[in-house]
Amino acid sequence: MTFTLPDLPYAHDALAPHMSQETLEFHHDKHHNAYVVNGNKLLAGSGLEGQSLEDVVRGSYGKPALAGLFNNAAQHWNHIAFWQMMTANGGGEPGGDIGAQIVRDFGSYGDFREAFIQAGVTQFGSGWCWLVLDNGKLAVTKTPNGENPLVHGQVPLLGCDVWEHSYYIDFRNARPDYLACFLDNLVNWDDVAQRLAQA
Ligand code: MN3
Repeated sequence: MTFTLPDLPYAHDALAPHMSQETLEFHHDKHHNAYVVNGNKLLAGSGLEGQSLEDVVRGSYGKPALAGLFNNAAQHWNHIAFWQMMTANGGGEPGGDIGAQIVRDFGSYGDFREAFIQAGVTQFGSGWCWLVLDNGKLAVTKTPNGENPLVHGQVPLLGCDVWEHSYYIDFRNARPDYLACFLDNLVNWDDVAQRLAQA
């Protein structure tokens, strides 16, 4: 197995004005592609060739000799998921099972929204904030750099990239505004619900 860059599940301009065509051209075509190219170089000879992407991520985590492979493979997984977790005309409070579980575990959608934004804002430097399923309960977490919930035994349901390359073109330094815009306009709750149903 080698890593390949998937096409975006929508046109580069489909998420505008909330996420611009220029952001997606840089973020998908250049940043995500670099993780694929570098990941393939580091996969060769690692002993993890032939494994699924998830198994490469879990198998390289915490191993100093495989740190470069982990960074690139995890970011490859994260970005594949991130593109799928967004849609035009998305965001807002979801219904269905996911909406009910958010109310059950956070008290209200507003409480979840505040916790998710807070996690993203307080991730110092590069990283991600997440909605995860952890032992049957929803939780908000944050991870540095390319690390993700897979290596903590959690099911990632929704993730937001808080590396500056994800928002600097559209929001400059205003990470809180980017996170609010993501939740209010871009979240593909159908994708989140599918991940929850398969968990
Ligand atoms: Mn990114």
